[in-house]
Amino acid sequence: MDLHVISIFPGMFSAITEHGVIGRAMQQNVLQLTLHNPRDYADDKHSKVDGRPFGGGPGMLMLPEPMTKVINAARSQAKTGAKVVYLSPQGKRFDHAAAKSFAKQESLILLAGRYEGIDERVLEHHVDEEWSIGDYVLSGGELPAMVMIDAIARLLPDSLGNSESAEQDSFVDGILDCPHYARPEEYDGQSVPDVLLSGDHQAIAKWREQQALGRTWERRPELLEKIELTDQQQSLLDDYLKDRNLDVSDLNDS
Ligand code: 9WO
Repeated sequence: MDLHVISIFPGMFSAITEHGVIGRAMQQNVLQLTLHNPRDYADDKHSKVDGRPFGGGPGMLMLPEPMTKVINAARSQAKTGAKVVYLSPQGKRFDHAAAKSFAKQESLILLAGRYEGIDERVLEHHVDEEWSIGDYVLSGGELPAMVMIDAIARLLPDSLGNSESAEQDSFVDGILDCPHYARPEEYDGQSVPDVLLSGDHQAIAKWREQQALGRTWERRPELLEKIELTDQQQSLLDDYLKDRNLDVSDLNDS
């Protein structure tokens, strides 16, 4: 995947390029990341990229001219058809389904804003989509861009660890993860569930799927409304709830 990021703080991205899944994906050429700094496109002698908003108010905006130039430069270097994606709290909510969809793209341009945002005319004419990672205001779009890149990179074919963790998402898709245990067998007086020590791989897979479904029902019931459970999954969930004396009347938002 050919990723381009526009940011006045390109150094921030070493946090993801030098570690873990993304660092490896880049070494393996599964992922190519190019950084573009709007400051390099400000022809002003002070490389000014910000200006005061019309109508007054606190803070500064990113100026249209360097932003348009840097977006055009990124578009010209990216593969044909690459979308320009702006990260902002006004965007559509980014989730696992969105990550999967982005992972299918050949090329992508992420635009990380700073200050109080970007001149609206740039967004109207040069940005294709606006995405949000959650309902909070940060000091810039860099961390959201890195969050999206991380979520996308681990889904790329041949990304290390992908075959094991991301691929087996067949039943995990849209529901929460099951609990996990490692050595020692007893820790702080608490033991590991017997089934995990049984060596019965079918029973283990069933238990994990049941735990995942049960925890989703208890913690994020709205996720279950978005997916269609198989008859077997529904019966696993029914048994989980029966074992805990839970039912629909116990669903609340506390
Ligand atoms: C700053 C501000 C100050 C006073 C009143 C309102 C205000 N809004 C903003 C603001 O939205 N600043 C943004 C900072 C401008 C674009 C980049 N910034 C950003 C992106 N903050 N949070 C995000 C973001 C992106 C994606 N998902 C979640 C948050």
